[in-house]
Amino acid sequence: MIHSPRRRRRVWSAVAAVATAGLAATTALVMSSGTAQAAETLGASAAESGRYFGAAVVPNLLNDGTYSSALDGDFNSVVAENAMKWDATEPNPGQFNFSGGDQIVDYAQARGMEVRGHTLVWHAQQPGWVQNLTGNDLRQAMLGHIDGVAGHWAGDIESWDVVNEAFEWDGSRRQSNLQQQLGDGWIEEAFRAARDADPNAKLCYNDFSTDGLNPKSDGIYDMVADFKARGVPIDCVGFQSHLGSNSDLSTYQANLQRFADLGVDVEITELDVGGSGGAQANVYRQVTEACMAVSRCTGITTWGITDAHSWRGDETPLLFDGNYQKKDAYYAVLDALNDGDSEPPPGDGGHV
Ligand code: G2I
Repeated sequence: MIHSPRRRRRVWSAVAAVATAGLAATTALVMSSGTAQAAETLGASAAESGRYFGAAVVPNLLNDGTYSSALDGDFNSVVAENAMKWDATEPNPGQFNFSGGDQIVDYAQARGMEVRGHTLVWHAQQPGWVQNLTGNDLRQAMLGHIDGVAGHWAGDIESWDVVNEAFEWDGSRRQSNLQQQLGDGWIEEAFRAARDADPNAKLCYNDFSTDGLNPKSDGIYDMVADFKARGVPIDCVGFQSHLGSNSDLSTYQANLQRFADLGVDVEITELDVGGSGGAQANVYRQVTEACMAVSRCTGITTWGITDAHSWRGDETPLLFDGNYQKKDAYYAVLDALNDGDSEPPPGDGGHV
């Protein structure tokens, strides 16, 4: 029997909801009057096709006006870069700390943004006490963690990365403590526990280097097909998409599509592209076009907002530079979201 902490369902702020509805109505009016006017922010452009455009965020920076202006200006979805991970949320057994995640959820709800959940079970960023557990103790810790965290934010999360990075490049299971101690069944146990804890969230498997048809994405594909065939609850697959300017994306869209054809949504969950200028913008454009071409691709999240705070900052991989200036890559994404219809910004000669 898993201990279930008190569930605290959040209530949307009526004021925020009304404000958002008003804004949406105004936007709709503007959009429908006159000739096809491309939306001018990433979030609004994505929303025109029912998609979101999100960013990974850090709680402390939400108080930084420059950071929050950039976030509010262009994004309609957020994910915690670190604040909802196991080490942050359950530093000691059964003792939860939701403060950073709550800050993000409150911020998002006040602005009508969606929240992605990242991540319930991962081999990395486990607190020390988990790393030393074996056998059934580890199983109970995993199930208790999912129950506690997904239960706390039940109703607040659009989609959870239930399990993160459990496969190797060759399509085999990563030999993590979870795999070694719990055997192959641990992933489906995690998904079933997540469904119990938050029946409203979409449940995703999330991984990197799955940017085309390759042995790793094959392995994940086989798992998802098996889960769907056996009724294991899974609703979506996250493609992290940590890329470089010369990444080969020739089978990127076909890969998204084959997962969608299994009956799950697909999401671009941690997009960033090392490089600069037109080469970087071109990769961003290809990813965005691929998502737009797959009807079950529900949205794109970039892994941060500005190069100033990126985990790979020296590769300048994001859409805003270190001074929060929009890069060529930004305009390439905006253009792709608008199906090629966005106006170049005044005075910008170089955008692709
Ligand atoms: O590694 C890039 C991403 C790959 N996919 C899963 C993501 O969860 C992962 O995010 C990164 C964060 O961007 C980093 O910010 O995950 C790292 C941890 O594996 C994060 O780095 C950690 C540092 O290693 C810690 O020293 C630091 O205490 O961030 C922590 C919080 O700032």
